[in-house]
Amino acid sequence: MNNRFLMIAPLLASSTLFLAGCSDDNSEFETPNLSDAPTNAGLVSQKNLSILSEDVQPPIFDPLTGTATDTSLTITVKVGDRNNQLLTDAHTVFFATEWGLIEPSCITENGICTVTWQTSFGGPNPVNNRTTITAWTLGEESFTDTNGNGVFDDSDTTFDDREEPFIDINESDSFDTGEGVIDVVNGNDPTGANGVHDIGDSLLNSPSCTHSSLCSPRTTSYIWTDIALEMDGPPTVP
Ligand SMILES: [Ca+2]
Ligand SMILES: [Ca+2]
Ligand SMILES: [Ca+2]
Ligand SMILES: [Ca+2]
Repeated sequence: MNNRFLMIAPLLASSTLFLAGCSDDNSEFETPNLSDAPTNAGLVSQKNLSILSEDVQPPIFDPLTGTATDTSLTITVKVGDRNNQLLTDAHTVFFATEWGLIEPSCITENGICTVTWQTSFGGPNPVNNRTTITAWTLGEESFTDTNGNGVFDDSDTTFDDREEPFIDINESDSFDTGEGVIDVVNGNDPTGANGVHDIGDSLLNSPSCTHSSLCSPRTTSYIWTDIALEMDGPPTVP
């Protein structure tokens, strides 16, 4: 699919240039019309949901003095489709944090949106001065298109079966008892409200699936990513 798209795109660009060159009316060379900006609407692919923090080692807790500094950070998410193209339509991305406070959601514009995370010292300090932030949105699971035909078919074998999102407090990349459950609709939790963490449904959740046995009837899935903040600042240089 990627290859096919790349071949089509230059043809379209060439046609546009040819038509513009033949026109007697030069009005199209005047002020660019912003409504002509490229748009791309679609599903967020797991492989192109990313989260960034303006600082992953904020100096909030000082281990030497035992003091803490009130801090706010901008957390940014980016969304793209499975063809590695930015999604310009609106997608709501949700957030949860192990420690501190975070705005619950943002809506992407031109593939990006941001929320503010900030410290909150009312409760106990976080374990190891670290906090995990999880972001999730409705999208599709990723797959490896071995034969390049744009769909997951019987020739393909590998896809990223996503479990329900969770707050990975110990950063083990797996759900452990006591970690934060994030209930969403999925193949094993049709209401998204069963109160427990659900594993993946072992099927590919994507509209681009033609496999004879591995396509989920649910063509979308909540996809997610996370980031850990190290809140005692960068390591001190010896
Ligand atoms: Ca394929
Ligand atoms: Ca799945
Ligand atoms: Ca874990
Ligand atoms: Ca659940």
